[in-house]
Amino acid sequence: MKTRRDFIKISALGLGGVAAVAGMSKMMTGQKVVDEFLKLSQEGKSFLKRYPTYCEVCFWKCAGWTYVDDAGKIVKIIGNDDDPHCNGRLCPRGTGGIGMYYDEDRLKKPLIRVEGSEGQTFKEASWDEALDYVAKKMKEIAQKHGPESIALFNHGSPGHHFGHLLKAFGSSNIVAPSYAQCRGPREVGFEMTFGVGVGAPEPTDIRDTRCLVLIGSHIGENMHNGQVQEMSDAIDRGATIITVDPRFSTAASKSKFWLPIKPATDMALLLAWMHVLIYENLYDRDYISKYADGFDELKEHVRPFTPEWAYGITTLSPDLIRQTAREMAAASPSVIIHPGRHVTWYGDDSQRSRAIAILNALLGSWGRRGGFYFKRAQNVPEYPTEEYPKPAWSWKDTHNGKYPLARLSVANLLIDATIPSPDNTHEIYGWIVAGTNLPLTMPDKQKLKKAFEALELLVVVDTMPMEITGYADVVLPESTYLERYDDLRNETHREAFVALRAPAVEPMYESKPAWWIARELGIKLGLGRYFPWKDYSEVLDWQLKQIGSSLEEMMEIGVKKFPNPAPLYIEDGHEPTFPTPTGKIELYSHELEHYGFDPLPVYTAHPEPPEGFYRLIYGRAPMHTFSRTANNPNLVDLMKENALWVNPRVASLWNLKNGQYVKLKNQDGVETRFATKVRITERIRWDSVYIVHGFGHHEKGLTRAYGRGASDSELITNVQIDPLMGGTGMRGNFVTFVIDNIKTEVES
Ligand SMILES: Nc1nc2c(c(=O)[nH]1)N[C@H]1C(S)=C(S)[C@@H](COP(=O)(O)OP(=O)(O)OC[C@H]3O[C@@H](n4cnc5c(=O)[nH]c(N)nc54)[C@H](O)[C@@H]3O)O[C@H]1N2
Ligand SMILES: Nc1nc2c(c(=O)[nH]1)N[C@H]1C(S)=C(S)[C@@H](COP(=O)(O)OP(=O)(O)OC[C@H]3O[C@@H](n4cnc5c(=O)[nH]c(N)nc54)[C@H](O)[C@@H]3O)O[C@H]1N2
Ligand code: SF4
Ligand SMILES: [Mo]
Repeated sequence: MKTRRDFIKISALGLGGVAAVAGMSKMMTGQKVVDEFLKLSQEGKSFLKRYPTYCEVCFWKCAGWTYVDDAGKIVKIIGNDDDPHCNGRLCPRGTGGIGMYYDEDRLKKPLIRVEGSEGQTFKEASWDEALDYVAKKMKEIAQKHGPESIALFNHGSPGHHFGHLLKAFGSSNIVAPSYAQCRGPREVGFEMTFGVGVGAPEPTDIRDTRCLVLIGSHIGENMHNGQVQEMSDAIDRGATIITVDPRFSTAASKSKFWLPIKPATDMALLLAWMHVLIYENLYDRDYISKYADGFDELKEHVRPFTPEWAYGITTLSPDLIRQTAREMAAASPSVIIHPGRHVTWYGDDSQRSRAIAILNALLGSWGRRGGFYFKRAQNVPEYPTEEYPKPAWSWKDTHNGKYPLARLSVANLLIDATIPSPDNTHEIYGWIVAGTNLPLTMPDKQKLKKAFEALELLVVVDTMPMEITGYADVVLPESTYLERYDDLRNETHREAFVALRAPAVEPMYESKPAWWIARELGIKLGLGRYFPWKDYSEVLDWQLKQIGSSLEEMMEIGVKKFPNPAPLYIEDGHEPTFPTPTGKIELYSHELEHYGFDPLPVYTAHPEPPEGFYRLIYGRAPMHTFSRTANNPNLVDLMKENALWVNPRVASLWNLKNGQYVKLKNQDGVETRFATKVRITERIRWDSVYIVHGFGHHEKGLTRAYGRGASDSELITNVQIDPLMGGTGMRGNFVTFVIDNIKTEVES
């Protein structure tokens, strides 16, 4: 029989590598194997060495150890026991991170686009040649249009190194798709309510919660490690899980209540829950009267939003809505309405996130044990260099006064600023792209194509030949995270700590770490004074010494905790401050009102699929991260392509068979390039189909991923922009099936 623990595929350490190398009993846990090795090693009989790292397979950044044998071969990555992000256990992707290093499809040398006999092609170049080319072009563009007209698109660790370079060059147009394509709206929703955003990792106190409400958040498939572990423990402790999802997700299967909501109607449910909490007097009255502003207005506002009203919109029974609201109230304040992470769904996402924030306020969960804790962090000073020049304009100026609540730059708007248009007040002419695969990440491919065509320079720093590298003028191969130093990880958590990433092996091929590439390019641009060190280890050692550690110490321990007496919860004596205009939790938002937005969240009906079409929804698989792992040899073994979830009613209407390959066509007539396998299941509503994001690669350099599965990104041509912060709502697209003449074998 399956136990509840099974659902968490975060292994207590997979065994593969080390056990095989050692020829040891597979009965041992990974940790035991490693301990055994260490013992042998200390006795001089074995050969494994370990190096501290933190994982780059996703952005949870679990700290771990890379084990290398005496032939210099990486044999295993395991979690660091002292790391609160992972508690010594990596997820399947983290364990499989080794495949990023060994992938023979990796980028091996710098490449420059040239005109060949059959059109444009890449030629291999030396680092000197490639960086000279980039520096020359950057200078030319800066001379013509100003340094601000070069933008950096980044995600993950390389970003900080190139961000430093770009700021030294004179541009602050630095953008990551993790804002306007991911969590931006929830940051705005929470900031407008509590005065601060959620941030990452989320300070959700799942460890101690009595009730966790997941609205679309599919933890368990969304494999953010610490959260998954805490949720698993919470389930074992008997905490109630309530999952709102049109799909019977893994989380739903572990829940006391599954609310199979009609997609795009969550706002109605949230308003009805507020109604029940207020009109049944279930909210935290002391907390609200002490800390909140605007309760009377909220009470009046939600008066009409009864569960019966919401039933007509969400298809959820009024009883279920009441029952779940009462369950939350019974657990209050140890209850979490999870803010979610990828929340760019329908264009009114900041307001939906605000409704979630308001519900948390009504339940008194912000700043409470089992709700949201107050974060701790260790401040790490930046290595001192000359002050950056002040740019003449920044990403904010490209918005022309729109999206006033965007706190970080908005990738889609910098793309707009790259496409020639008389509406543009500020223009972008060059991009450096480091660690983001824009063609699979950004919705609206037409826009992206236009931007690619207009660019005077596109430099891509990546580890793999991805779709984005195909559009580059210059491709710069970065070493994988196992081969390089990077910045210290000093994220927030219940404790303050830092983690080190150090190289376990020399970089393969001619790849180089981002810090090296940025520094060399900086020197060629005449910005050497911003890089007054030879090796990044000097920067790290200096930083660590400022906080009472050293590189030497961190090489031994990997993760260091620092005492931080700040209380985690209100009940521990922390009097919270809310940096909002009223200094209180704003149930009624004066700031939103000031900008002309709804001060209280309002339900808006979103378009419905036309006849014969189904809403396209998407999510994660536990063994893959976006598009970045689809070629990873270890992870391909676990899942090689995505499948299309189809309800049996729909399957029978279309005469679809399980395992049959189909293509998808959207409301604008756009068809997926490749076919995907039908999976007929009751676990999805009949009005929607579901697919895992990150497949359907069309870059042939990805020999394992090319042509495998369908890409949701290709179908997202209708984008609903969030008027508050510019986020791209991506779930308003509808698809139908293309059944005839489907080729399943992709030509090589
Ligand atoms: N259709 C659709 N679009 C989405 C999403 C979705 O679910 N569906 N999700 C959205 C969300 S939540 C997010 S956060 C974004 C994520 O979007 P991205 O961050 O763009 O994610 P990936 O597609 O994994 O692209 C990562 C790129 O970084 C490269 N890379 C990996 N490691 C390294 C490294 O160490 N150094 C360098 N230089 N490069 C490296 C990979 O090879 C790959 O090209 O996408 C958003 N877009
Ligand atoms: N394994 C793995 N884990 C990851 C990642 C990864 O690539 N791989 N990426 C990480 C990142 S950057 C992010 S942002 C997170 C994203 O993960 P989450 O924030 O947890 O999830 P979302 O992508 O917003 O939503 C996916 C879920 O929403 C449901 N859904 C679709 N439409 C609706 C709707 O209208 N209402 C409701 N209530 N539900 C709906 C889908 O059925 C699906 O279960 O995952 C993180 N964790
Ligand atoms: S959750 Fe998994 S993939 Fe993400 S950082 Fe941790 S081990 Fe790596
Ligand atoms: Mo994300």
